[in-house]
Amino acid sequence: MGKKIDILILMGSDSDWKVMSEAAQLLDNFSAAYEARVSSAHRTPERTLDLVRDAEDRGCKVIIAGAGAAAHLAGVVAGHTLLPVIGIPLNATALQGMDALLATVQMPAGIPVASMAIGKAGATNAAIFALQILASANKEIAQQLADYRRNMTAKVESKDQRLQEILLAKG
Ligand code: RP5
Repeated sequence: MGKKIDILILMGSDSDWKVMSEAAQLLDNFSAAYEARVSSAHRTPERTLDLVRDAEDRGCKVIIAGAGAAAHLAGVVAGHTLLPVIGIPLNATALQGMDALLATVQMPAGIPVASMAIGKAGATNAAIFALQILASANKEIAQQLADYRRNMTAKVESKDQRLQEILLAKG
């Protein structure tokens, strides 16, 4: 058995990494162990199931799955596990992510996928959402999330402060 992980990040292709790396980068600032893997619901269905089983064996608590085109990865993974699955629709075709969004979000009753926004915002929010799930049983991550939110608030306040200074200077 491999090392313990809290979060498995799956993506349908290595071409998804340019967006999915946003999730990994955010997680690097938190005390959650994750692993990022490429596996496709269509091209490697059995391997995908093996990765989910392996993650479960290693204590994984949340799975993030990003895919483009006819994006079945999150839904297929959700059908194979009781772990919460967060889906990220990716822009990989002429439909600019709308295909993946509908495939990810329109799950039939009984097998939920928590679908995020298309693209980088979705990847970032998937990581935060995964941490929020972990935080209910992990005080350290809860504290880190509170700090993250406080920093965000401070940044907005300083942006407003700068705008007020510009407007004041204009008279
Ligand atoms: C999807 O097809 C992948 O998630 C990716 O977004 C898209 C294109 O994959 P590649 O042809 O770049 O491997 O399954």
